[in-house]
Amino acid sequence: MVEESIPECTLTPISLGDGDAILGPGERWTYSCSLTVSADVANTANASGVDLKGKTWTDTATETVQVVRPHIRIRKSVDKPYIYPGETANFTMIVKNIGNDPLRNVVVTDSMPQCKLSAPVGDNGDGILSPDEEWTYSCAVVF
Ligand SMILES: [Ca+2]
Ligand SMILES: [Ca+2]
Repeated sequence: MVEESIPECTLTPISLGDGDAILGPGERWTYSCSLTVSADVANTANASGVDLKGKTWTDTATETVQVVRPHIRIRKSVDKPYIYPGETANFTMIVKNIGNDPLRNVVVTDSMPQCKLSAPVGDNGDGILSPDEEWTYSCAVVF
């Protein structure tokens, strides 16, 4: 017998070995189920069978599915919104992972070629913008 922990997940037999309804040594039966999920889910399958002496044998296996909601946010600010010619304005860019999935290969660019962005400050050293982590970039531009 094969059972599922999620009632909506109806098992469909894909292959039942040689079809004699006995799970012989080395034989493999395959089932599948499909489920639409909107939140993380842990799904456990149970299998049981009775041997020739009448003893029941069981095993379980669990697989999890994480629903990811990736999202990145950038905010930009300047220390001086009004300057005279020749003065320097310092720009700050803060990038934050406001999703629930780690983001890799984060790239920040600026529309002003004179804005040479600093290396980010705020990473914990893994090079990954983790959920809730924020990295701060800055550049100084003389106008
Ligand atoms: Ca069989
Ligand atoms: Ca990190």
